[in-house]
Amino acid sequence: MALLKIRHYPDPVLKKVAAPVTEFDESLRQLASDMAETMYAAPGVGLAAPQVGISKRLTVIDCSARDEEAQLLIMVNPEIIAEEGECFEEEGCLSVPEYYARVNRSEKVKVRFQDLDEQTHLIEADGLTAIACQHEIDHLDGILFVDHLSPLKRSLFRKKWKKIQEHLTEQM
Ligand code: K1U
Ligand code: ZN
Repeated sequence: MALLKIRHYPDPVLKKVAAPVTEFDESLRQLASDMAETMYAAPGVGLAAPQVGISKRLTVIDCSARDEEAQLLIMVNPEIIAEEGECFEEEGCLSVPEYYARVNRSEKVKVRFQDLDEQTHLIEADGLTAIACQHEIDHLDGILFVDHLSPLKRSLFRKKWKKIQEHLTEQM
């Protein structure tokens, strides 16, 4: 097990469309396990492979509450196949630390994905899990939550990001 380095905006790997996973081998299992460990340590409720510099369609999500049993979802080649309703909730991103904004998302989603044994599954998600599925699948398509902001809010984000980066550099 290993903690992986999380890439920050504007790392170019975060803008790439990730490649489908075709090899369901031990190295995929190791990557999924390391990503889960990295997500729990951050802490976060999701993590996509491009965030750790690997441009592959793999993501891990766990939206269970602290006092609940862990409910780790490892999704390979996930796709949203149906969506319903709308919501507007605050999001953060481990690749854009210290910045939060409300984003328009679908309220419920149906996601088709493969597991580490190449078996296909279908889940219906709502609440935080639905938001996390959309946030993580966006990462696989090279989209960050700040890309959903209006042009005005995006330009305010860029100004604020310069200050956040200075603050992060001071902390190092
Ligand atoms: O992909 C990422 O950057 C992780 C991100 C995903 C996310 C999903 C849904 C809403 C917002 C963000 C995070 O996990 S940010 C951290 C976070 O939301 C959180 C951390 C600890 C407890 C609860 C939430
Ligand atoms: Zn993110």
